[in-house]
Amino acid sequence: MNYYEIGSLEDYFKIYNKSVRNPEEFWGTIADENFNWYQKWDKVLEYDMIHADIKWFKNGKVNIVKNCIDRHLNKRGEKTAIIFEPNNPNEPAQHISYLELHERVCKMANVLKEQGIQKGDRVCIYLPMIPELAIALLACARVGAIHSVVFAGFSASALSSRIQDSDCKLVLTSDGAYRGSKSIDLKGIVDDALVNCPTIEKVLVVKRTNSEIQMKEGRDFWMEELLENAAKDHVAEIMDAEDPLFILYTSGSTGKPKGMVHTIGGYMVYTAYTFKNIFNYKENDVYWCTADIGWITGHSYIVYGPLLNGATTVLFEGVPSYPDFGRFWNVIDKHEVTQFYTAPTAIRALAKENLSFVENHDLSSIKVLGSVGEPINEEAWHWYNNNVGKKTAPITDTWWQTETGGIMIAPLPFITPTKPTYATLPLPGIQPVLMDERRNELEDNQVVGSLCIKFPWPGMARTIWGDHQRFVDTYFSAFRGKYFTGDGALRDEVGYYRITGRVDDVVIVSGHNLGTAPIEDAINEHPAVAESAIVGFPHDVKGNALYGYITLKETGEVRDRDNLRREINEHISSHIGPIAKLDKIQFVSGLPKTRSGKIMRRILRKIAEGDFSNFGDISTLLNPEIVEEIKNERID
Ligand code: 6R9
Repeated sequence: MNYYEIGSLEDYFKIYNKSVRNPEEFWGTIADENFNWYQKWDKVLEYDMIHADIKWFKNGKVNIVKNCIDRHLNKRGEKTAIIFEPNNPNEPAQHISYLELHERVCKMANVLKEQGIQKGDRVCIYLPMIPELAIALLACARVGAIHSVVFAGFSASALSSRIQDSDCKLVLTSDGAYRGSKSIDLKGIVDDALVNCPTIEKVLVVKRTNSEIQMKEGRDFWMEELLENAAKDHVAEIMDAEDPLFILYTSGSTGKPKGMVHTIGGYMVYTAYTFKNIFNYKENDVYWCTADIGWITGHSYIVYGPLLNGATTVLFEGVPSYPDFGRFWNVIDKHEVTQFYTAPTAIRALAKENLSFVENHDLSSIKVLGSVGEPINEEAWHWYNNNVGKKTAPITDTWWQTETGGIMIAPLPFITPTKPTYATLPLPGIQPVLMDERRNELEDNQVVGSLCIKFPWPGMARTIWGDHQRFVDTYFSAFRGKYFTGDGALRDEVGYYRITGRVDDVVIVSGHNLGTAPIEDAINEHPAVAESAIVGFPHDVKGNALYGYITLKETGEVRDRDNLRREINEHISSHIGPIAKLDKIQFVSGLPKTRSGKIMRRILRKIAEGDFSNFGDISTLLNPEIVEEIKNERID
């Protein structure tokens, strides 16, 4: 049986069972048959889930970039690897072939070497969504340096603390960045950040906006000039399967960000395998993921997963609203995109706008739609299905995390019957379990609990940079010997999983455990509502009660607020039950969101509780100004 290409639901169940009965045989076969190794492993898996000591493909020797690029050159040299779609729609798109990508990566790898970068060194990448960003990741991996990408929307202090945490030696950045109608002074932010970063020796600057910037003598160099003199050939470094590939910071709910460490062999096998199956990828497809490479979604499903499969991947510099709200649909039409992967927050934002933005474009190339980042509410799911997928393209709702490296639970298009708001079934090799408060595994269906994974998978993070104990404490201690995701989930009668939100988003109202996602889902179905966020606050009688923050659609119609509140509660009553009715409803002009589009419920919870003391770091929010408004209009 070909494990690499799941062909039917029957296949899926067979392969899944195999992967659980004999994980080593399963992953060993996939790794062996689909990748180039300099040397095979001694053992497929060695693990200790108590101390979080996990090794996949021990002593295997490999270079992930050889697998992403070089091995495709014979068959796919002229094929487009990356389509670059610039922020400005009037700037021509670029088609970068596998051959050209090879040359550009080799050149940048040689530049890194000349600038003193060696195997194991950390390189910070702070670049906008331009081809050099993808090339920079690959150049690092080619020379065996560990990349640490920091999303280019983060502030100088966020950048500085991430550089310090992993003692980076070099920064790759650009003069500036375009974002919709704005341009951002990236180099200035880097200069500010570096005031406190003694380990940085060099800054290599890519030209993008041609803006005036300061270049510090001896430290800062123009990438273009260095590339001109760089050789086109580069012999890739031979790496161990368990050598780190990258560090990517993910915010903890408290404390400093965690530098999640992913290693080469397992991450390679897992991202390639999941990409192939979850997006039903076929040779001539044009795949587009709208995430930023600054997030795990971009690492795994713009760069590594697609390139490992020899795919064509779109890299989009812009934003969904520029020059107008039709931009996504315009890009799909223009490049005849076959797989489109985006986030619920983007879908909800675009669903608020006039339908003509979608209808003016030909979306008939679309075969598969994907969603990631948050629970997708039912209304957004239907809007996506009806208007973008035209009811024929299956939606794959992909649940996963920075820590998991790749997608864990998701329907396989054309194979797994979808169910709105359900991520459905685990990928082969993934063994999810639901745990109750007494730390017992819930074995039946139709249960709700804390989502854990009880067996290692190749894509899992191996540690937190510089703090293995924090890794053990955060992920392997709450449920000893199991990986705890921090998310709650329910399993329905057929074994489908629905993510109900972070476990800390569960509110206990009069003794009932209420996940916030299903309540928000019900509210969002009200025709006047655009988005909502529910949190709990202490209540004398019920223990906790529910506070709702709601944004309304811009219909131009003025509605009586109290009436609307009543209607929303009636809606919740009939969809979930009177127990889930909201005690307080505040209409807001926006919800505080992280840069990757997740609603920051932590802040909303504090406001609901009337505690304005310590919001933590809000500078990394997309819209920090909204916090003040929400605070001022809080309902007492
Ligand atoms: C890939 C990514 C991880 C958290 C995760 C969960 C939420 C992601 C989801 C989803 C419901 C989905 N999440 N995908 N919740 N359905 N399809 O987003 O990684 O930024 O680390 O966030 O996002 O709460 O635990 P990351």
